[in-house]
Amino acid sequence: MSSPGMTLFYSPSSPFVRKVMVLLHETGQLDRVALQPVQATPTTADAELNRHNPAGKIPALRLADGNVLHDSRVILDYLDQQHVGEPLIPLQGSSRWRRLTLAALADAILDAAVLVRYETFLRPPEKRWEQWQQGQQAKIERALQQFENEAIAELACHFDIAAIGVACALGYLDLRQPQLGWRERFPQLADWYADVSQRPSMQATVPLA
Ligand code: 99T
Repeated sequence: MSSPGMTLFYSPSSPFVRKVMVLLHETGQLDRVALQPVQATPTTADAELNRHNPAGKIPALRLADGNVLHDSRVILDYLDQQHVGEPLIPLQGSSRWRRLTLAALADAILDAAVLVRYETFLRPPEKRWEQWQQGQQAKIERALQQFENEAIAELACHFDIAAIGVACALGYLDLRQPQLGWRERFPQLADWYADVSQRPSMQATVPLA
């Protein structure tokens, strides 16, 4: 077996990293990537990560030639073009735009949930802004509602870029907002998630706090 040629700046709690890891599992590319653990928050800088990604965010992927890719959307697109199986991002046509739009909505859940995490975990209590936090939670709620009402059949038909994004978003909500109770309000999403959570790629990447 060849040694890994790429390095992924990584944290086991990051849902954005998890999307990359799930795709690596699903496409049989795990042994091509070495993992470099990083602690990155807006208040704790990692100098090496910042050199590679000025935004100071993970995931970032250093390629064998030294070039660095970020963010998760670019990395997923790149890795999906490095295997010979069926693409997880449709190459063209209306399905490409639809699946990428669903994936972007899953990322919007993550963006809001990570902001809430920083607001409630990093920001000093006296500086927290309740209304702002509620606005982020409302984004999450609306996105989950749309997946429940309009996209369940699409998610169920293929474990691709859209389904990976939604599955990682739900996993992150369970990690950081276990009190949210989304399963009662979105039962179809709950059934779908129970099913896809059994996939080896999901089992192998369960987030750690
Ligand atoms: O914001 C920072 O300074 C550090 N944050 C991150 O690196 C987070 C880790 S999730 N990553 C992103 O926000 C990446 C978003 C980007 N659009 C992408 O890659 O798609 C950590 C969450 C947690 O530990 O709870």
